[in-house]
Amino acid sequence: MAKKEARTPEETSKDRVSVALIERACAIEVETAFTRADAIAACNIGGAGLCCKNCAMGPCRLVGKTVRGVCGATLSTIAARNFARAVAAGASAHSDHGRGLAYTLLEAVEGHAPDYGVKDRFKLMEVAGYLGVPVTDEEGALRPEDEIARDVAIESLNEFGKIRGTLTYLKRAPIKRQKVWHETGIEPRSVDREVVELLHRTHIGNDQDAEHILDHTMRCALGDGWGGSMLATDLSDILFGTPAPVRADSNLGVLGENKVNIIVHGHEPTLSEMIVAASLDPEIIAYAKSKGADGIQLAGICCTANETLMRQGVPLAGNFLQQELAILTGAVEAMVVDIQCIFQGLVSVAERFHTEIITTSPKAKITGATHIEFEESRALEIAKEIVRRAIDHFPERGETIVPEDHSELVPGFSHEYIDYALGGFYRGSLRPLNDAIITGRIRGVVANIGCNNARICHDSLHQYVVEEFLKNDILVVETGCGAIASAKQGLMTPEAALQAAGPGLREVCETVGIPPVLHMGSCVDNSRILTVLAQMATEGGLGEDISDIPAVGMAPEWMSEKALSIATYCVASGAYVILGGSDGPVSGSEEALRIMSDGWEKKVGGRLEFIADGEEIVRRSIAHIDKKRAALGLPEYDPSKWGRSGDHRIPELLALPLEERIEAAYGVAGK
Ligand code: SF4
Ligand code: MSK
Repeated sequence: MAKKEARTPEETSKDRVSVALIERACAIEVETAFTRADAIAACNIGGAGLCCKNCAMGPCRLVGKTVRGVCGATLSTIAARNFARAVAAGASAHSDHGRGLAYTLLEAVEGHAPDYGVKDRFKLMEVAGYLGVPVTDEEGALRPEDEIARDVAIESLNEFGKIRGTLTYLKRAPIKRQKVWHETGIEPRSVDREVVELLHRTHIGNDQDAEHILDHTMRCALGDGWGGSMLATDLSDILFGTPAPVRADSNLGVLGENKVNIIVHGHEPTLSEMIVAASLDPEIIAYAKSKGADGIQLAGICCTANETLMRQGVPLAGNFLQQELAILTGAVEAMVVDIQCIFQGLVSVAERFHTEIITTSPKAKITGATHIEFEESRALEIAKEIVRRAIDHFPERGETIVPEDHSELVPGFSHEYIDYALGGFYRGSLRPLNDAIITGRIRGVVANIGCNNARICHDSLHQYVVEEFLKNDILVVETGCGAIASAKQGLMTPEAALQAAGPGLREVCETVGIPPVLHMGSCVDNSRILTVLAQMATEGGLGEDISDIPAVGMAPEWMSEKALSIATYCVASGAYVILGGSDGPVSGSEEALRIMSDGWEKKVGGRLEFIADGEEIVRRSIAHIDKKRAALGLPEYDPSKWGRSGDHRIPELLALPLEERIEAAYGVAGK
C-alpha cells in the first residue's frame, strides 16, 4: 500500500491536549492510529463501495471498464449490498447491547445478579406501558415491582425474535410516520429477523436490485433505532437511573497526577457501573493509599464514558481517537474495556508503559490483553478484583505527562429531563421548545453525533460545524464522541451560550438555564433524540411528522458501521442526515447515491447525503432548516429581533439612564 505523507501533530488533531500527546508518541516512537492512518493509504475502490467479496469468484473490483462482477452484479448492486451489510453489522452491535441489558434485568429480578436491580421505578412503569405489560392486577392493585420488571425484560427480549407482527416500540413514533412505514412495507418485524434477512438478501445470487436492497436496509436500521437501541436506552435507565444534569469534567487533564487512574472504555454500563461502586469502597480506597496513591480516579473513553458520565458524573477522559493517547500520559494504571470501538493497537501502546489492558466481555478478547471475564452473578466482586489489579500497578509508574487542560460540562439531558426543564414536574412538555422554533428564537435543531476518524483531523469537523450552528441560533443536541468533542471545547455549560450562541438561542438558554449544546448520551441514546423529535411532532405547531421539523442529523467524523445504521434509521424516520469527512461508502455508484438522497426523500421524507467539506455541511443544513421553516409557514429567521433580554445584560443595562435602558431592552422608545 502506498505511503502517504505524514501529518504534523497540529494537522492531526484540533484538541491541544491530544496534540501534546501525539508529539510525545512521535518523540518516543510509539505507533498510534494517527501514524498508521498516515502510513496506509485508504483503498479508493473499496472506499467507494465498488469491491465485492461476497463469494469466492471474486473479489470483484469494479474499476475502469469493469462495470460488472463475475456473477454480473452491477455497480449499484455491489455498492448497495456493501452498504446494507455495514448497516446490518451496526444494527447488530447496538441491538446486541440492548439484548444484554434485557438479560441483566431478567437475571437481577430472578435473583441471579444480586448487585443489580431496578433503580428507576418511574421508567419501569413507563416502559411497561409501551410494551403492554400490566402494572396492576385484576383488582386494580399495583403488581409487585419484580414481577413487572420480569415481564418487561421478557417482553423486551421478545422484540428481538418475535414470531408474528411488528416491533411494539414502533407505536412511539408519530402516527403519520407509522403510516409511512406501513405503506412502504418497511416496518421491522423483529430486531434479529431484519438483520438476518438483510444478510440473506445480500448473499450471492439473491436480492440484486439496489433500491430493493436499500429498502430492506432501512427496515433493518429501523429495528435498531426503534428497537435494539431504544430498548438499550430504556433498560439502562431502569437499571442504572435516568440521567439528569450533573456537573462534570472532560479531557485528559481529569487524570490524577498522584492517583490510581482507571479508564473504562467501550459501550456497556453494566460493568462500568460496578467499577464506579468498587472505586468508592473505603477498603479499596485504603488499599490505593497503602500503595502511595492519593486515591482513585475513574475516567471514561467513548460511550462507556458517556454512560457513566450521564448517571454518575464520572469525568470524560476523551473520545475515540484519544484511547491510545490516554496511555501515553504514562499515568493510567488500567484500561478496562468491554465492547465496540476498542483499538487492538492499545496493547502495543500499553506494552511501552505500566498500563494493563483488561478485556471483560465474553464477546471481545484482544490478543496480549488480560482477560477477566465479567459475570453478572458476581459483578461487584469482579469489579473490585479489577480495581485492585490497577492499584497494584501504581508503584510501577514511570515518567508521566498529565495534561493540565480540562473543561467543565453539564451533561445528562435525557428526554425526560428536557421535558421537565421546559415544562416542570407536573406538566413536562416540549411546548416551549416548539414555541421558540415557531417564533424563530431558535432557527432549528441539529443532532451532531458520531465518531472521530483517524483520516480526518481529530475533532476539527465537530468543532467547526457546532460553532457555526450555534452562531446561527441552531440548538445542537449530541451523543457519542461528537458530544465529547463539544464537552472538551467548553460548549456544554449554560455559560457557553453567552459566548457561542446567536442572540435568540442565547435568550432561550438563559431563560431555561441550559447549555447551547445538550449532551444526550451514548451512541444507543440516539433513540433519545428520536423520542424528542417524535414528541416535537406530536406537540403541535411543527407539522405532524419528524420530516416536517426544521432539523438535521449529522455525523461529520463518522467511522463505524453503527453510524451507518444510525444515519439510516434517522432517514427512515424522516430526517435529513449528512455523513461527513468523505464522499461516502457508495460514492462509486451514482444510482445508489440517488436512491439514498432523492429516492428516499420521495419514499420516506428523509434523505442521506455524504459531504466531505465542513462549510458545505453547514450551508446545506441551514438551507434545509430554512426550507422546512418556510414549508411550515414560520417566519423567516431574523436574528435582529432577539438578544435584548437576558440576565447577562443586567449590569450593562443598569449603567444606562432609564429611557435608554428601556429602549435597549425592548426596542421601543422609553418614556
Ligand atoms: Fe464477484 Fe458476484 Fe462474487 Fe461479488 S458475488 S465477488 S460480484 S462474483
Ligand atoms: S463510541 S461508535 S466512535 S461515537 Fe460510541 Fe464514538 Fe462512534 Fe464508537
